[in-house]
Amino acid sequence: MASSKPSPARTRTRTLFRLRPAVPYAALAGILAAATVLAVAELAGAFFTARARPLIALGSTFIDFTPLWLKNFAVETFGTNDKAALFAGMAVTIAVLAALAGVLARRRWALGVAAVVVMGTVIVACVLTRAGASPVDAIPTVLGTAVGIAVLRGLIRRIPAAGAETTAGTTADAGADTPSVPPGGTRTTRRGFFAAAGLTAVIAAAAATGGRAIAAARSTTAGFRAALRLPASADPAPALPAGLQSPVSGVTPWLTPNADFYRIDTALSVPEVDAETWELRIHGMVEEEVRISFAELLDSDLIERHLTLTCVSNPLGGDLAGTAKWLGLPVRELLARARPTADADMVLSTSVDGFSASTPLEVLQDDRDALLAVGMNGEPLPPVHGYPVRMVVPGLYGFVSATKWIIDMEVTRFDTQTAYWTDRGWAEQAPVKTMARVEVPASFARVPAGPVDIGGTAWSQQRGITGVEVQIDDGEWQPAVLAAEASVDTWRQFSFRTPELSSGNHTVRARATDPQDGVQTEARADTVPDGASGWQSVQFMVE
Ligand SMILES: Nc1nc2c(c(=O)[nH]1)N[C@H]1C(S)=C(S)[C@@H](COP(=O)(O)O)O[C@H]1N2
Ligand SMILES: [Mo]
Repeated sequence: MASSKPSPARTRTRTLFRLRPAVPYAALAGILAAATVLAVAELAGAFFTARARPLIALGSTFIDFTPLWLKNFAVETFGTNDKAALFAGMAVTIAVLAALAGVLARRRWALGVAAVVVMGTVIVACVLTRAGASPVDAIPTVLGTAVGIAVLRGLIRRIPAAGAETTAGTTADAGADTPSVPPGGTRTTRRGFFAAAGLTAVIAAAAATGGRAIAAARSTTAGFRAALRLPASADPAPALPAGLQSPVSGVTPWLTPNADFYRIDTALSVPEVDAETWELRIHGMVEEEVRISFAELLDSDLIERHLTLTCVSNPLGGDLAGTAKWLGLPVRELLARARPTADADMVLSTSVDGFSASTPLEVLQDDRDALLAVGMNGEPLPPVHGYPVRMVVPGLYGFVSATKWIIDMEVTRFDTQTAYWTDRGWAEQAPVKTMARVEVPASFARVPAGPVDIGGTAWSQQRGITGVEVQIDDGEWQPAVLAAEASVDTWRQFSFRTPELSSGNHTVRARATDPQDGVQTEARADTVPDGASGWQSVQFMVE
C-alpha cells in the first residue's frame, strides 16, 4: 500500500537526518584520537631525544622538503615567526585529516584503524630519518598510535545512535548508517559522548604539557651553561670608537643584545648539545685528522671580534642582521693543524641536527678571522644561537658559513659535496651584498611638519661602508652623515636631515657605497639565490 511505504524523498530526508548528526561526533572523535597519538608520544618522547617527539620530527621533515618558494614566502611573511606559522599550518592539516579519519572509522572501523596507523607510520618515518635517530626513537610514536586507536574506538562507540535524540526508539532501524563499532553495553547519549571527549581532551593536554615539562627538567645542558665562565681573551676586540650610534632616535642599537638578535635556522626544537662531551672533528682532505673538545677549545688562544651577521633571506629593509661581539678560535688555526691537501677548496660544516654549510676553504684560512665561536656579547652562546660552538665568518651570509651547534668539519671540494641550502636552490658562493637600510622614518609613518630626520644602517662586510646617500622623492642624491666605523666587518649607521618638506606623501631612498665595488647596485634581485639587492625606498607622510 502506498500509505505504508515512505516516499523516496522522505527516506532520503530521514537518512540524511540520521547521517548528519553523527558526522561531527565522528570528526571530533578523530581529532581527539590524533591529539592523543601526539600527546602520548610527546609524553613518552620526553624520555628520549627531541627528534623522537612527533611534532618536532614532522615539522623538521616538512621544513627539509619545503620547496624554495614556500620557505621564502614563510620567512618573508612571518619573519622570525616562521616556526609558529609552520606549527599552526601543521595543526590545521592534522585536524582536517584526523576529522576525516574519524568519519571513516565510524563508517568502517578497519579503515579508521588504517588511517591512524598510516598517521603513526608517517610520523615514525619522519622520526627515523632525522639526523642521528635510532630505532628506539620510534617507541613514543608506536605507543601513541596504540593509545590513539583505543581512544578512537572508545569515542566512536559513544556516539549517540543516529536519530536517538530526535525520534525516540528508532535505533533498532539501523540501515546503511549503522556505526561500524557496535555500541556495546554503553548507553549512547550526547552527554556520555561529550563527557568522554572532554576527559580525553583534558588527559591529552596534560600529557602534552607534562611531556614538555619533563623534557625541560631532564635537560642538563642548561645548568652547565649557566655555570660556565668563559676565559678572558688574550686578543680582545679592538675598543669601539665613540659615535657608532646614529643620532637619529629610533635607529637600531649598534650592538645587538643577544635577546634581540635575529634567529634563523631549520631547527624546530633547539638542539641540546652537551658541552662536556662535545667534540669537533676536522677530517676529509687533510694530512691529519684533528679532534677538539670543548675544554681544549676554551684553553686555546681565543680572540674576540665585533662582526655583523646577515641572513641571505633578508629582504630590502628587513631586520635579519645583527652585530655582536664574538669570542672564538680562528678556524684557520684548526685548519693549520689539520693541513688541508692542495686540491681541497671547501669546508662542509655540519651541525648536530644535520644542517650543513659549504664555505670556501680560502675564506677560512685567510686573515679575516673566521671564528669557531663560544661566546656572544660576553656570554656563552645562547642555545638558539648555537651553544656550545658555532661558526661565524665575516663577509659571508649565514647559510654558507655560520653553522650553529657545529660538530663536524669536512675539508672537501665544491664539486664533490653540497650543503643543506645549496641542495635546495640557493647559491654556492654567497658573499654579503652591500646594503643600506632606512629605519627612520618607518614605512608609512606620519611625521610632524618641518625637516625630517632620516636614519638607518648600512653594511658591506669585508669591504666596509665609505658613503651612504639619500634621495627624497625624485630629488638629487645627497650624502648622509656617516656615524663612526668600528671595522669593515661591522655595519655602519647614518643620518640625514631633510629640508622642510611639503605636507603630504614623500619617499626616501638610500644607497650605500663600499670602497671596492662603489655604489650598491640599483638592480633589484630577490633573496634567492644569493641575497636581495636594489635600493630600498620608504614612504612616509608629512603632516
Ligand atoms: N645548525 C644550523 N646552523 C645555522 C642555520 C641552521 O638552519 N642550522 N642557519 C644559518 C643561517 S641561514 C643563518 S642566517 C644564521 C643565523 O644565525 P643566528 O640565528 O644566530 O642569527 O645561522 C646559520 N647557521
Ligand atoms: Mo640565513
